[in-house]
Amino acid sequence: MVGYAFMGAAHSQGWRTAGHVFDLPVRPALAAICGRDRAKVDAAAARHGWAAAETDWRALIARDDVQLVDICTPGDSHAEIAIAALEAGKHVLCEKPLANTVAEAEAMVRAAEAARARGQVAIVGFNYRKVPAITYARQLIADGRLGTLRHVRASYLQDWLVDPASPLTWRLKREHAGSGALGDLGAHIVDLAQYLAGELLTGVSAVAETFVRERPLLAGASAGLSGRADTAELGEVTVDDAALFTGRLASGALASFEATRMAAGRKNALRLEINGELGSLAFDLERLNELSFHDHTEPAATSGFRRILVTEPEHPYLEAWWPPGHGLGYEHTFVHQARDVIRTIAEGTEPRPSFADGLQVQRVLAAVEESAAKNSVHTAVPS
Ligand code: SOE
Repeated sequence: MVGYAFMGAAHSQGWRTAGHVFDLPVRPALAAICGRDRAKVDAAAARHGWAAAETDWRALIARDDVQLVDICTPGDSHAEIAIAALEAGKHVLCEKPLANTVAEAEAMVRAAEAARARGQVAIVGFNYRKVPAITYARQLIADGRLGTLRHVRASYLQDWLVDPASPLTWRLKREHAGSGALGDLGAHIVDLAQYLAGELLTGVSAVAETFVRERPLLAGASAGLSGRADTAELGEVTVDDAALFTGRLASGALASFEATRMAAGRKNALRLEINGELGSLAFDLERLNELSFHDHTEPAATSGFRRILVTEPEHPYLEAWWPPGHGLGYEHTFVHQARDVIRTIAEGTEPRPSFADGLQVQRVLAAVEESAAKNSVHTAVPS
């Protein structure tokens, strides 16, 4: 694994746990973790259960005991590390968004295709696909329970940037993060909307805003989302704080999206509602064991949204977990992701979500930025 901050910790839990919960054809071994700071990477290795620690990702990739490289770094290093790892014969899991630009993502897809011909897999970490309620919602939609889709309504709201004194971390600099709420949160809801609907966006109209244009600089290393600034000096925020956009799916269904880190009181509120001719589904990540389902074919007098507790053994991933009603949390998405990556490698199935899926989301993000720059002019998403 490259990187040991928030995502590194979350992915480590996934790798550590997957082979102990699920019957896997092979059990992952946590061979080595990499970060630039020797003391910190040693501490991360000890805390998260990695057998060794490296300070140079090239040395990590060169190791014979490494077969899969998991990239949990900021977006500006994804392309270089992923391409080098694939060329070195390793499988790759890469955090979202796949890259900071469409050109980088295209290069990653080329490397992934060449590697695929050699039997390697390259997967992008859209972990929310692995929430059992989301996977189950996709099954219901694919089974036709909503009929023809009319609307997809998706929002992802957080509030850790409401305070103008929150420091200028790497997530607020375009050269490191690519974009702001758009790439960080919008990437998830674009992926989920398309994954659930089973079809792609054809174009978008967008607005975006940076409400707080300068923030205190961090002298020391970033301390995660809620770190405190340690200087009075200000630096420029070069990404969006919020992005709103509408779009059309290939079938003609309409979609709306809102991504912001400035929604006071909303901590990790990823919400989806999908309306079809025959019914509707609604999901809220802050209540992730639940799915709301309205079956419009039932008599109007007794129909209405009902809460499905997605904790039954016949629900996705749940056969290996706790008895019904004993719910799962955020971290389990990374366990499920690890399970699926291992199975894909061992069973030779198609990698999903693939680097090509990550590139397509990148193209949507680029179209959103282009449209927002032209004050909402409709912008096609190239296929
Ligand atoms: C921060 O906004 C963040 O950690 C995102 O980067 C993740 O992708 C999301 O899952 C939770 O919030």
